[in-house]
Amino acid sequence: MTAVRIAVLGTPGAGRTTFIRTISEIMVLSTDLPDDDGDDVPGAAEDVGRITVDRDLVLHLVSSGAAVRVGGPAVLGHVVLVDGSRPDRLPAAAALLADVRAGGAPYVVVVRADDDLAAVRDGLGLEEQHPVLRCDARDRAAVKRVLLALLQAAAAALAA
Ligand SMILES: Nc1nc2c(ncn2[C@@H]2O[C@H](COP(=O)(O)OP(=O)(O)OP(=O)(O)O)[C@@H](O)[C@H]2O)c(=O)[nH]1
Ligand SMILES: [Mg+2]
Repeated sequence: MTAVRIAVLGTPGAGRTTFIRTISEIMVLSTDLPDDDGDDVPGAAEDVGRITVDRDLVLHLVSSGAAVRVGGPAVLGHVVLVDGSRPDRLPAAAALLADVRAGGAPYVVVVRADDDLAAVRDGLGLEEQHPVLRCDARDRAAVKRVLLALLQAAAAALAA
């Protein structure tokens, strides 16, 4: 049996806990970790959820506000949640995204259902062709689409 981790990242309030709770088959264990003040436990996640794909594959969804906390070789990829309704947080989201891209693992960028895509792209400094998915973290089908997109990105990275 293989267990792989998917990191669900985002600035505070972006929707990480909701995203994981919407799709997890187990009750999500959530802890309150301090944000970016340097005294948190490396490797610790704020929320942990699980999806059993089949007998051989289990996905663990772990959330954090920082890419480094859930880095490492066992991470299949990153979901980067961006809250476009909070433009003041876009610089922090951009920094998080830069960390993720520097890490080289597959990732998807996700904005909320009602976000202004152009404003978010601009705030993140994303090139116009860069894929951005829309997802309301309360919507199970939308969360599933995001995870499938990440799995596709991971499969494409393996094939490359
Ligand atoms: N309007 C709207 N609300 C959304 C959407 N996606 C998520 N939300 C809401 O945004 C809020 C996100 O809160 P959390 O899931 O606690 O976010 P978090 O990233 O875990 O935040 P902290 O752990 O508190 O830093 C919830 O109230 C969600 O219902 C969306 O697409 N549109
Ligand atoms: Mg949370």
